[in-house]
Amino acid sequence: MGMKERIAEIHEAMLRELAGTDEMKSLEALRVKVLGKKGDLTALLRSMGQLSPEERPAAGALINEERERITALLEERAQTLKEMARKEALKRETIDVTEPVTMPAIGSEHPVTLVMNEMIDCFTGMGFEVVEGPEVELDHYNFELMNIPKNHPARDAQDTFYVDDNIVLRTHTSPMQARTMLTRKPPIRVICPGRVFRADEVDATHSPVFHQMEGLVIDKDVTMADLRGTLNAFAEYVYGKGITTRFRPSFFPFTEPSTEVDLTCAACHGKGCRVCKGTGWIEVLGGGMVNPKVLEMCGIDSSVYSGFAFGIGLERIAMQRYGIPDMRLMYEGDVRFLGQFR
Ligand code: 2NL
Repeated sequence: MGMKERIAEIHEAMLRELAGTDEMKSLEALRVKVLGKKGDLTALLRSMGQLSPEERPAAGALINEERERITALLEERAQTLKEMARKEALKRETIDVTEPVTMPAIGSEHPVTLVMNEMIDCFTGMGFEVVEGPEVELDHYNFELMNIPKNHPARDAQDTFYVDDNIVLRTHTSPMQARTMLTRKPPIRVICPGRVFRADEVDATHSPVFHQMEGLVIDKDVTMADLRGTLNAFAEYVYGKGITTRFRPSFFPFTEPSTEVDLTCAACHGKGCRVCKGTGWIEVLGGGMVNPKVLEMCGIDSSVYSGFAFGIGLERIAMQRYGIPDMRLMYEGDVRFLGQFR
């Protein structure tokens, strides 16, 4: 067989196999089969030794031309395969943005959390700091330092959950404020939000577990007027312009004097309505000047410093705010109830 015929034969075989290559791997295999060290065309080049010296230049030129043609064909096929792979990838990775999706159910914040966060915003805006602490407390912090002596009715096992003789579930967040006074120097401006426990029977307005936020300010020359100004600012922040406070005398062992604090009824703006039973006021919190005995027990010189404190029940605020008729709804975790407070 002549050189031309042999080249033509290799070329034809190469074209047939080229059409069958469907990926870069088989294309590379074909290149090796034809142009590689042991390839068909390379073998032909090697066989030139058998030709006479006069025939060699022409034969060599033919083989080199064929090598260039084949290289060009392989290159062209490689481009085609790359393009095919790209199109396939695009097809595979295309996202149908019109496809309907089911949205995951997203939770909502609990009404007590909403009220708590709003109050935290209000008081931190006035320079208060949030401090939190243990729910299981020593009797000493929960009662003794709050001037609630051993025989006081509030200590009764009927009102307090005792873990043992010296340990209770805190009945207010005051122990955290006592801890703060014991470990810091005035000026002190803190709020203590958190869970508290009282051995109450469950009904529409009582729960053995509820939430409270207490505030405490200790500095030189702090007066009842500072408590009033702070709570007036709180009333307007949380309930809106025109809402103010009314102080009525009260008694707590840890404050002297003590006060019950009413807020303008937000439903009628003080005119008198069913919500406030015609009085124009809603009872919301308690407070007073920190009892000097409490200051002294917590390591603060009551001849130099004075302070005010207050306590707010968060469930009650949430119930008023959102018109929740029964406290039990807030602990049942029914999503139909919870989903209403987005
Ligand atoms: C209420 C009344 C109150 C306090 C809490 C307090 C804390 C310290 C010292 C003195 Cl460390 N007092 N807290 C004072 C007065 C009232 O809570 O009706 N809470 C729901």
